[in-house]
Amino acid sequence: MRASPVRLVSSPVLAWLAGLAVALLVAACGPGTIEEIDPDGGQTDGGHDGGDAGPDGGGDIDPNQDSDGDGLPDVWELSAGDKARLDPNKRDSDGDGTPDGAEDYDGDGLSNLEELAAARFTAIPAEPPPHPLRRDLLIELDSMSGRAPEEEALLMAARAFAALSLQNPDGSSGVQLHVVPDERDLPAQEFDGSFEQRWAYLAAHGPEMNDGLSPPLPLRKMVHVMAVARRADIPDRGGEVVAADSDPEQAGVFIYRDVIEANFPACERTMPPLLPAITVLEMTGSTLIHEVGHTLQLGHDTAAGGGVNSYNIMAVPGSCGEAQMRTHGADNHDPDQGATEETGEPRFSAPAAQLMRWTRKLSVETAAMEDEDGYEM
Ligand SMILES: [Ca+2]
Ligand SMILES: [Ca+2]
Ligand SMILES: [Ca+2]
Ligand SMILES: [Ca+2]
Ligand SMILES: [Zn+2]
Repeated sequence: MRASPVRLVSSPVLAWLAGLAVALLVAACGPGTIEEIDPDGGQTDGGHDGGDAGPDGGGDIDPNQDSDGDGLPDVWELSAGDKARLDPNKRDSDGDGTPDGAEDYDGDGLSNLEELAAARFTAIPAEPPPHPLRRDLLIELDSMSGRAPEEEALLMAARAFAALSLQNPDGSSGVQLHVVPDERDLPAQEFDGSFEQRWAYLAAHGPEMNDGLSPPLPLRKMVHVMAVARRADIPDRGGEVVAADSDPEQAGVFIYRDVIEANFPACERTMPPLLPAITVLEMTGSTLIHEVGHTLQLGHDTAAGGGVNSYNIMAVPGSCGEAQMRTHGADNHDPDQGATEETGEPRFSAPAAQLMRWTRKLSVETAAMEDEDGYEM
């Protein structure tokens, strides 16, 4: 089905901290329609690759052996530990008519062939590779010179996704984030505020890694994040999601590092109760988590974002007190709400986890934000 995608327009900057403003706002959605996406991306080929049959009669295990010819090596199918779903001797292990390679058993939007291929990326954190029975989220990260997030900020984001209260088919919970750094030293430049400029920038640096192997890397399923300087027209915006008129390659996330560095550390409280400042690293990690939440179709402090709840990372802090709640979990001990004093880090609320749309990721595959329930993004 082809529908007209939504064009996002900027929402007003949220000012807080008595003029020390950092907006985490995204653009506002107009009334829109939604394009249905084939959850398997049309990838249904069981293309056998290589053709190197293993040695007959046992002996050494050939890591490329694919006994049923479904494109998934025997050892990879066996390592999932669930023969009802991945049997190395059946092309359609569960007998539902969809071949194993095209199945997305964990519902993360990656077919099994794409999960296999994604293991070829060098990601942070590096291990474990994507798993066919656990949700995975792939991000391509490009950075302007000096604006790359610290590895610890990426690990903070990974912990937030790992802590999601979502059950996986293998009994585990959470989502593994795989951040794949690509370009690291793009020349620093400021954006002028025009959508055309940012759309073109996203498209010019979109995923294009191609190692020529089979199955193809799932570049079209990745969320594109760019760590950049700032917008000259809105010099206090810390990050935003940009969606395109129609071209998914022009959609993605911008993290405005110069803005974050100019405004943080902040929010330290020296009177009891003492509260530590929110650091640049924490704000970078928080902004990344929040914006990637938008790419999974979450909204803000409404039902569309997982509840009106200042501990949820999708909240927009209106004060330092609320920023402490969102970033450090000040005064909260219930992990279903989001950040807690125990973890002291950004988290999604339990309702937010349930609202994430794994087959509607704003990425090079999907251009538009949803506006299904009439909420404002
Ligand atoms: Ca196989
Ligand atoms: Ca099947
Ligand atoms: Ca999957
Ligand atoms: Ca997976
Ligand atoms: Zn936002």
